[in-house]
Amino acid sequence: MIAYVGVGANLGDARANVLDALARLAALPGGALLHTSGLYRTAPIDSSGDHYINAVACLETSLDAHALLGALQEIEQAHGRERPYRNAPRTLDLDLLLYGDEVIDTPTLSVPHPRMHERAFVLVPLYEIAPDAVIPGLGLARDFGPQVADQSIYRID
Ligand code: A4P
Ligand code: MG
Repeated sequence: MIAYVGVGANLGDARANVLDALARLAALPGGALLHTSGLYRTAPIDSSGDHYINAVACLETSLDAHALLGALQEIEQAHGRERPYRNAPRTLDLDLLLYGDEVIDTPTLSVPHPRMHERAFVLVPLYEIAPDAVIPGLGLARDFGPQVADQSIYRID
């Protein structure tokens, strides 16, 4: 299965945390890291604190979606992720954006990620590695670009 994972951080050394997360994604059992976007500096959306560093990764994985979510949460925990409140600043946040063309709606997992089409910090890195990506139920990801054009995002490397 091909999966896309959004990576974000805005506490501590956010750039280092994102790079370490990409390395850990590459090391997940039963799969491979196929593509990673560049790193982007983005303004917080519905969140507080410093700017974020964001990226998107494309994985090939044999894990089912819930097992992959568990693996992502283990990587967050390795970075000492605390959850004092929703959308709090975070050392590392990993979101499962797309899992093939599946639509999943369980108490612990919603795929596609329900807010991905509203966020430049997801869409811009996603277009970079997957210009034709489709959000199941919504259509081409790139068609949502104009709606997020006012959100500040700069590629840093
Ligand atoms: N969950 C359900 N579906 C998913 C999914 N597809 N991927 C559940 C990951 N998790 C999923 O997540 C809460 C619960 O969501 C998890 O236990 C899981 O079972 P969380 O990471 O603990 O909480 P959160 O990060 O506060 O919520 P969430 O939903 O990830 O927040 P958002 O909406 O993704 O927003 N601004 C910038 N510039 N860059 C960012 O990266 N990130 C957020 C987080 C807000 N603003 C931002 C950024
Ligand atoms: Mg999250």
